[in-house]
Amino acid sequence: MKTIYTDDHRLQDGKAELIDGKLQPCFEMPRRADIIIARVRDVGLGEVIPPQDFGLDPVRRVHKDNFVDFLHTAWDRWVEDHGAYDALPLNWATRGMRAIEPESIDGKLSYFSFDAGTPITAGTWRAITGSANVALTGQKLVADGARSAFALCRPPGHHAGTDFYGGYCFFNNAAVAAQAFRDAGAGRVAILDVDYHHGNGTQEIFYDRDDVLTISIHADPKQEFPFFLGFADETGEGRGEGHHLNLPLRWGSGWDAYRPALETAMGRIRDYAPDALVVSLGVDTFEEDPISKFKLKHDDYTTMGAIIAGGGLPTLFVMEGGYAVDALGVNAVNVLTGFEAAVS
Ligand code: OKP
Ligand code: ZN
Repeated sequence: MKTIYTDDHRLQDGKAELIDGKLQPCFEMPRRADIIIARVRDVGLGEVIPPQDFGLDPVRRVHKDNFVDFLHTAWDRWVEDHGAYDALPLNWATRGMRAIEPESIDGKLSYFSFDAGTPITAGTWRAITGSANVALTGQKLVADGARSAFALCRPPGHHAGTDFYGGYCFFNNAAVAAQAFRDAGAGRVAILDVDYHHGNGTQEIFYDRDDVLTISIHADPKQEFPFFLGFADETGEGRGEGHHLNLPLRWGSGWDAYRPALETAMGRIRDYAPDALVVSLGVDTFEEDPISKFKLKHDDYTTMGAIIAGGGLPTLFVMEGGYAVDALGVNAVNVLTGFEAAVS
């Protein structure tokens, strides 16, 4: 399968995130994608191609205009007020407060974000538009007949919703790609999110729709970030009722718990019979991941790829999380080679 990749991801290189009560170096770092692309080349997965530029229209199909415009101008406005140092929000609206978009940049950061782990930097805009274009280029390959493609997106996207960013995510690359499948004529699309964290942005974007089935397998939000969405009783609303599935698993889960959840997910996808599948591919389920508490092993990713291939669908893999950086290439690419071995 082909991989879509650009060095522009390196332009997102935040200094620090707030984690465990401290400002620490960002886990979501350029070396992540560098390691994955090196592994893609080492195993000879297939051709590596640069993204095409699709402009902002496909991004605006899933994100609100005021949010896109905020991200476009945030860095310059922040620098005017505070100088050229990473922009992080400091407080949020809780119950009893009002969600009115403030005028000042500090207020806007608070309004559009949900955590203090996602710095906006000088290069953020170019990195996130590049990342969306990587997903869209992969989408086009699959829409044009490829059995699969690997969009090596960075920054990741699945926590970003119609008008919010956080969890290292700005534009929801997988959602942008799924919408592009619809706009290219696919009647139904499924998104399977195997990242350790709940794909709250993806869920929010498609929650009231029946043309995109969304499924997330993730750490139980009673225990894990993002905490406030991802429970098993969230099944969609309105026309979307029955078109969302959360499969939360407890801390400590290994392949024995993961595999049945994945098979449940694939069963639902088979019943839905979509025209295309988008996989939000996070490998922070790995036993050595520094911020996660699942116990998957290298070989489990190969099996995961084979099970996903069993869906028999045109499949776009979109890179999401994974922070055990040295193991990231092996784990991510194991999913893809496991997929390919099961297909051919
Ligand atoms: C992004 B993706 C962990 C703190 C969590 C944010 C994690 C974002 C993960 N103790 N901080 O889903 O991999
Ligand atoms: Zn994650």
